[in-house]
Amino acid sequence: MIEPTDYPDLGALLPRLAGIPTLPADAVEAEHTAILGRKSGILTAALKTLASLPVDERKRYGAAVNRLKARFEAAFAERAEALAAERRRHEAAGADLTMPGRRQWVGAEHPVTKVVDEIVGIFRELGFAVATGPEVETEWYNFLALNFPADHPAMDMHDTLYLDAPAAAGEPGGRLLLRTHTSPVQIRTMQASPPPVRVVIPGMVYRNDAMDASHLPAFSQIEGLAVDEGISFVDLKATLTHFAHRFFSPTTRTRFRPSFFPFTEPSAEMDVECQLCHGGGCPACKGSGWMEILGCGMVHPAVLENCGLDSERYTGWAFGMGPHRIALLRYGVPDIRLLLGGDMRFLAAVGRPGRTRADG
Ligand code: 2NL
Repeated sequence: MIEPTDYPDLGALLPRLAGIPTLPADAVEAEHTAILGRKSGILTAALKTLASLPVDERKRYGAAVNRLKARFEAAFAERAEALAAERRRHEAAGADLTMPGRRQWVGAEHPVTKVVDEIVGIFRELGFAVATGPEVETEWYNFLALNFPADHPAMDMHDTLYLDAPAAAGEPGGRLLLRTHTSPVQIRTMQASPPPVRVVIPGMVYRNDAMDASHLPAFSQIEGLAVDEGISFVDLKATLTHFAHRFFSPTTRTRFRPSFFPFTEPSAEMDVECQLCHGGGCPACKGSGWMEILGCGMVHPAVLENCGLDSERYTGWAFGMGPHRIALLRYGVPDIRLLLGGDMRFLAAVGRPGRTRADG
């Protein structure tokens, strides 16, 4: 028996023969032409050389070529039948094989996730640690330690979500609630570790608010706190201005306006120039040219004392901001509910590659 391997030119075709049963549908015809094509198929060409061979060799080689040709023909026929059967199976299952394929899409971080990561990153560069804490808190950690008077309206059921469950036995601090800000984590940080303290706290907070274009009942907050000997309002202003320049752009103008919080004194709001009109006045900034991005102030001495710190020795500053709100300002989103909707057209528009801190 003469095998194709007796002839190197024929032996070289055996791997291609072995590959036919797994050829993709769109490659079968080209392979068939390459091997068996009338004009330039490899085996067709081999047969054409027979006339120039001595008689004995012509018989032996001719027989080998023809046997190999028959095996290729059988393999192609089998592959064609297998593909046809597969097509019939798909068609029976209702698949339309003429439909164009679905384009692959690439995911992106959610705009709020990006904002939180960038803000935390900027403060980490400055040496701030990151801390997190419980979302279920007591009235003491959420309000009283922060110098809220016991009759403050924020403690009302209209504003704060209280739990029916009683606080664990031995846990001081009154009713249980969903924290309305991340400040309780700062209280816990000051209780647990002596100054110097430099910490940022990202997390979800909860308020009994109806959802509308600018309010969510559950939203993110980032607060920051620095406590040490000799800390002054200058540290607050310099650090938060640096933050605005890193987060928005080095030329973004900032301003501080007096404000009030029970837990800081003095207190302020920080504005940055409107990121849409850059100060000229537009609907997004209601014509003022400014956007409010955070609240801040010097930690109230009563708050330091509530955490067991000597307010004659230590001072500190703190801030709080809302990443959901900042994402609206930064990406020019008109309705905060878009950040929860999962609408891919919206997420693709704000999440597309290239929208980075570097190009604002
Ligand atoms: C805002 C205002 C603020 C703080 C949060 C804070 C925390 C402690 C002590 C003092 Cl433990 N202050 N946090 C201070 C000023 C403002 O948030 O508008 N947030 C969205």
